[in-house]
Amino acid sequence: MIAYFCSRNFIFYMSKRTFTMIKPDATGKGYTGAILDQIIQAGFSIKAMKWTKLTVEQAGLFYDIHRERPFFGELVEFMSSGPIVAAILEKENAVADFRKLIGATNPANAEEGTIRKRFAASVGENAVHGSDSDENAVIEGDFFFSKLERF
Ligand code: FUP
Repeated sequence: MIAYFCSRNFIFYMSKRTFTMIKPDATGKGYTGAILDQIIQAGFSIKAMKWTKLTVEQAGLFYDIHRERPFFGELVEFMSSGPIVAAILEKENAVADFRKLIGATNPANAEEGTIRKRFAASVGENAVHGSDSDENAVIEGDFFFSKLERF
């Protein structure tokens, strides 16, 4: 996030960053390289990245907003079932452009050529995560990365 405009009492911020995870279905099927390639070809640059594996508890904290939803148990079990790639990405209009690049949550409804259309199997195992707002992009990036790990 960069300081955009400064006046006597206010600082306005304009975010050019979003956060993504390549999920365990996609890492397990060997799609990591192809997905990263599509992200980079679409004009995003990588500001932080790590290959890691979440515990059930960590996955639950990340998806805390969905705790009361019926799919929560399956979601945290799946997200802790194998390695993930977490990354902070930069581009103008990053959050909206990345959501467009990955496509609809359910790959059956995703547009041709989107990452979920190409690589996802189902609404539960949908290959990638993308932040849904500038605010959540910051929260989610902070969940995985310290200041020393982003450039
Ligand atoms: P998205 O923002 O596209 O990742 O989708 P949501 O925030 O609505 O959902 C977060 C994750 O919950 C999805 F990636 C997959 C999972 N989910 C299900 O498993 N079943 C559902 O019906 C909806 C979401």
